[in-house]
Amino acid sequence: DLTLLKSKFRGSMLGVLTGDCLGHPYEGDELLTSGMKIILQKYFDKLEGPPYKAPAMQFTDDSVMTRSIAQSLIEKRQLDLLDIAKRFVKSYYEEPNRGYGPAVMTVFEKLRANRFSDLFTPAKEQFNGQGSWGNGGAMRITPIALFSHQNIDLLLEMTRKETQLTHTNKIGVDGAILQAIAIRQSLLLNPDNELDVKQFIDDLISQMDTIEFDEEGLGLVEPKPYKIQLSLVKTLISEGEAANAEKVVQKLGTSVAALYSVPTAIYCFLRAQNQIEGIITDNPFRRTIQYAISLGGDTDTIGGMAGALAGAFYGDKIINPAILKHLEASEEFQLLGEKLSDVTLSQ
Ligand code: 8NA
Ligand code: MG
Ligand code: MG
Ligand code: MG
Repeated sequence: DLTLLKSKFRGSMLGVLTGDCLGHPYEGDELLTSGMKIILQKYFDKLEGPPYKAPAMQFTDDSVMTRSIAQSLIEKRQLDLLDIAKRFVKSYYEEPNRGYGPAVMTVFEKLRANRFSDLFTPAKEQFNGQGSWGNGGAMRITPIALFSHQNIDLLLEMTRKETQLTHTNKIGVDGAILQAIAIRQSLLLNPDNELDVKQFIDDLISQMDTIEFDEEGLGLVEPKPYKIQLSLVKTLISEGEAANAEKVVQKLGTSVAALYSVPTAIYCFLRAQNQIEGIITDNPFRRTIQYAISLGGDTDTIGGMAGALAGAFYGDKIINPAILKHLEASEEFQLLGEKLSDVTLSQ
């Protein structure tokens, strides 16, 4: 169903933007108190209510970098790392105050200094050669997941290469891969059928089992950190409403580390398939993002990643247009999703 698929492309792009814009004011906060959760509920109600005049909610680095990748794929019709790197750097220098991660700016400075003659060394040099394990790779991966959804090997290869422009630590790369696979799964499911949450997690676990392999081939029994986090997601889901926010945050985390934010975003999307106490809405897209923000921490990024999953599953028809009107660049993101679907489907 092409109409549905196109709607899912737009929905996923808008999901990133919505989570980013709405989550950004709460970024870095602790788990929201019950008072704060009521204010959040009223705030979402107001956004959905009769139109009112307010300055548009601003997006941050998450959306800027997502936009750069989408624009590049639309224009080049393939992964062009030089073009993406140039777009990252150009957008950063045009608007350096979009809330970038504190260390990633060094990568942009070095890329500019070497005039893009060496695309990968700057990222490799981060953190004394360890590379970044931040969630910056995962937060921007949506356009790549959409573009390559028909071919899982291509998806893995594109995700790995693109992420390594800024994040070379295996945890950072695998976090982007997990988010990309989860977006693909959401995209391929029919939203008219009830989502089989357990199956969704099991499919992710079996993929990560191969991805988190023993790279050196030493035959060591390696810990597979994402697999472990995903099994926690599964346990928490099976606990239903008994898994309160404190427990979710304690088990899954809400930090800028990919390992403690990508599984959290997946959990938010899956948990929001059902009603959640204190979140009063019949709209599961809104519920996903509102719940993600209520957990505190890296709210814009977890909200954006969870939003990308919800948008890829339901399509953009689920998103209340009144909310979109309050977001900076929502028309642009809708159009990027549209154009990206055209390019992808004409391949
Ligand atoms: P990054 O590469 O700068 O990583 C983010 C942070 O993670 C770093 O600044 C370090 O503190 C830490 N980190 C990552 N790798 C290592 C390592 N190997 N050793 C020690 N510390 C490490 O940038 P990014 O693009 O991954 O970051 C994305 C996040 O930054 C998103 O949340 C985005 O919205 C933005 N941001 C987040 C906050 C926040 O407080 N949550 C604030 C501003 C900006
Ligand atoms: Mg941000
Ligand atoms: Mg439907
Ligand atoms: Mg963030």
